[in-house]
Amino acid sequence: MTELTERARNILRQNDKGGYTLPTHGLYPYQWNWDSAFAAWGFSTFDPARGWQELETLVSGQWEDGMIPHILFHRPDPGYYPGPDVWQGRGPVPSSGISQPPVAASFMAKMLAADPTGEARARAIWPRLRDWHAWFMRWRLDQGAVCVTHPWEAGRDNAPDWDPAMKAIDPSNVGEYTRRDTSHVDPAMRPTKYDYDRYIRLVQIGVSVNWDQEKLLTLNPFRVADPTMTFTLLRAQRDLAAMGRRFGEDVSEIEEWIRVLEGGAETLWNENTGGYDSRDVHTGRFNGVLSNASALCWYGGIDDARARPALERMLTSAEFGLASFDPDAEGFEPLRYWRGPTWPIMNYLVGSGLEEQGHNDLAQRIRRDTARLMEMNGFAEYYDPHSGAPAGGGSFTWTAAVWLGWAGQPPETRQGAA
Ligand code: 2M8
Repeated sequence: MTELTERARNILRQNDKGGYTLPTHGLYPYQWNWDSAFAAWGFSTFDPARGWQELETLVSGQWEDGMIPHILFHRPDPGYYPGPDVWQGRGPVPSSGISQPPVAASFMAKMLAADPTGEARARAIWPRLRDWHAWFMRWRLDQGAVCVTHPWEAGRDNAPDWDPAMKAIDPSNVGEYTRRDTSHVDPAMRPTKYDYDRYIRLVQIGVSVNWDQEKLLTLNPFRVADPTMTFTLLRAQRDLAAMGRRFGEDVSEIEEWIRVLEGGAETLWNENTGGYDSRDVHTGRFNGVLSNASALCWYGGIDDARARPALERMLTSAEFGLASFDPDAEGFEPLRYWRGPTWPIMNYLVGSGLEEQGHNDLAQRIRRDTARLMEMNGFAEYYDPHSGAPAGGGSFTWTAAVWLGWAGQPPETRQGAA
């Protein structure tokens, strides 16, 4: 085992709170939804039982309506804002009131393939994930594409995609609050106060109707159809259907969902940018943004030659992997969170999708760049795509998981390789 692999395993162990894993100590002291799915996969490479437990803890927070929240607040921690008292979630575990990219089913499929002895546990989790996917299909679709109702739902918190919809939010009643994130990380690497006022206002709007999705359809000023959600859900439905067939479940409804989402994905194609784009549902306008999410089509199972030139250009414009925002665009900021830095987790989603669809040249380029970042600068939350400098939180769970499951595993050394 390499020294880096040992370090990556230790990060997972150190961030393990007993049944769930923190993204990193200090900055994010709870269980986050898609971070947790990455953590499960990371653990599964050396401790499969602990991997299954992570997914079980995640689905234990499911609401009656099927939603699996974006944060589960298992134990109160004053180091994070907004906490459970602000969100007032209504599930079995104190939680936020929104969801996050549904990658759990896809990681579960990988875990099951590597550890068939986990089948009984996977069978028990499967219906929970199906109900969660049904919740997205019921409450989050616009012309078949999946929408976010809060920037935090897409996981790409301050991406330029949201700028026009954020402008439409009136934060004048938000009141006083104290951020905690900027006491852990340089404020220049975090969203601004302008952003936070609107994030918190959207939470207050959700709380005002007890997170009633029917009411929020008209009340929420923020509704953006997005490639992150659309492609991750499309992929997750395919994996859910494949597992369901194996378990003898009726998957006809899931097959129908896949057709709907494939149609929805096409509505996100923006001819002007030559990429998949997000679309403001309230105005009907594209946001004109090329991001790392624009290249998730391959991960979603859509091998789209139209999307390749923009991806190649973005890769050429950065030294290390895929930047979160087009490095040649106005407003690109190499160190500010989702407005420029390169993120190993997105590099993995895009890179593994390309690999599966036979685009090995691009896939291996992204994988090698991602590995280089970790070899040079350890397991940071994100990195400057030009210099490779580490940024945001350190000792980061999902970055370590990407090393264990992909970046540190060239194809020729992976399990089953000839
Ligand atoms: C970031 O988001 C949280 C809010 O959910 C935050 O900034 O407080 C995002 O990068 C998100 O994608 C991620 O899941 C979370 C924990 O790593 O941090």
